[in-house]
Amino acid sequence: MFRTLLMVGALALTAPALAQEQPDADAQPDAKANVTAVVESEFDTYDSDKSGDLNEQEFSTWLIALKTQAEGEKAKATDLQKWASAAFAQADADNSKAVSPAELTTFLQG
Ligand SMILES: [Ca+2]
Ligand SMILES: [Ca+2]
Repeated sequence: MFRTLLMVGALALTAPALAQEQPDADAQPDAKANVTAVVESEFDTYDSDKSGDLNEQEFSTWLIALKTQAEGEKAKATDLQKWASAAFAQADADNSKAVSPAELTTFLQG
């Protein structure tokens, strides 16, 4: 559930590029490439302490931004902090209490 939603959010971030250049039917590789591009371009912005990974607060800020972007007003009906906390636990594959760029990419790509 998270992943589908986040894919939509990640794609929304790159929507202007997609609008200019419509690829053919093979959307799946493009979508994965887009996630990688979004993680690469946005990671530093949300890694506010420049530690090279995202703590729960940094991760939550990013995810909530993506969800709000994808769902607009509807997202505000959700308990966003609780939702982001569950997503953080899911994304932090090695349980290090930090999400690396690789973990984030894997999580968003599903
Ligand atoms: Ca950090
Ligand atoms: Ca981790």
